[in-house]
Amino acid sequence: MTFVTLNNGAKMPIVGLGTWRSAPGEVTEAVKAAILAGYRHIDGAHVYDNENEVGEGVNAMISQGVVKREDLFIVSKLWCTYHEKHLVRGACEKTLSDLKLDYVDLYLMHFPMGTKPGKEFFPFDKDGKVIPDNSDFLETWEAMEELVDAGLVRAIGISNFNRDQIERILKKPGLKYKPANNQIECHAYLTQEKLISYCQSNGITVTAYSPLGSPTRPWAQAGEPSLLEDPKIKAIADKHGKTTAQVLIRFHMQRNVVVIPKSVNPKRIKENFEVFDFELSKDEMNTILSFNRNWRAFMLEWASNHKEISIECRILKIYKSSLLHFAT
Ligand code: NAP
Ligand code: SBI
Repeated sequence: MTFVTLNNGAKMPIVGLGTWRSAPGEVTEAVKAAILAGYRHIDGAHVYDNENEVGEGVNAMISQGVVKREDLFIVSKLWCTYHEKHLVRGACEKTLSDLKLDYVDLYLMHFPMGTKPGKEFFPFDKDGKVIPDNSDFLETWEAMEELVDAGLVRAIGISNFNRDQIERILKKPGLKYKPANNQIECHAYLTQEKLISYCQSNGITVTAYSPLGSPTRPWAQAGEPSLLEDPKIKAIADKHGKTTAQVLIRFHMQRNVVVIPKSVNPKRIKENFEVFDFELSKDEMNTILSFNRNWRAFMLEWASNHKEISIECRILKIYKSSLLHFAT
């Protein structure tokens, strides 16, 4: 097993199990299968609405003596509707109670934006625009720092933060804990070289989400690129006697980037962990890097009116329209 060392000294296993859209009726068994296959890192979030069932799987493995709590690395995320300072601790306590754990190893701010508190995870106004809250993520960060001091979380980090947003945190007067990790979309079509280099040179580890291109994302459209079916990646995989998914996962490991493929299928869960017994050559790594096309599975259009997201969306729109222009 390989680890990435966080700025609190903790060791984060480089491969973890993703759990977004893992159905509550399937995720307990998936977590158990993963731990039995050797995974020690599980990536979850309150908004995935399955932390109770993730916790069932984790606790079954601990109580059966398969693994000790201290050998697991459990990640969760603060959802956008809990960004106001007074809501942060309760949100974390709810996650801990669902997981039936007394701490998580890493707690991430899921997005740099806060949205209207309440029961709806995605609060929209009548025009379909997300309703912001009154928070700024620097205040949310302060409340997350308090979770470390209270022993509820061992490390804190961020997700979906761009360079400017990270800089704002790093320059915050009175900053107590630097982010330990930034979890971002990253794969062979979105290689994120600049952002990864910026994070790693500032002591912030990176986790790659959607490493397989999130093929079953609900908004997928015909004609969009498919990493798992890319013949050039398949050719590299064939050379190593590995699958395309295994090459897509290994690609991150060799950049010291943590990777969290999701699966609820026991065979694929095992396959995605059989990535420690081969090495991509420098040329192969460079070839995969050359596949970058700044393509995102997650366009964040649902939040495109929020002040922390709008610039990104505008850039993506310009990029997309320039591609259309180019194609005609
Ligand atoms: P992904 O891991 O790129 O792809 C998951 C999909 O690929 C599932 O449909 C899965 O189906 C299938 N799959 C898994 N292994 C496979 C294999 N070996 N061969 C063929 N198909 C395979 O997508 P993701 O779920 O979007 O991303 C991974 C994790 O990152 C999430 O689950 C979540 O934990 C995290 N994430 C975080 C954010 C964020 O905002 N921070 C956003 C997105 C994702 P089966 O389950 O049927 O195997
Ligand atoms: C959800 F629970 C529901 C929708 C949704 O869309 C954006 C991507 C995301 C997210 O915010 N984090 C994920 O892993 N998936 C998500 C989650």
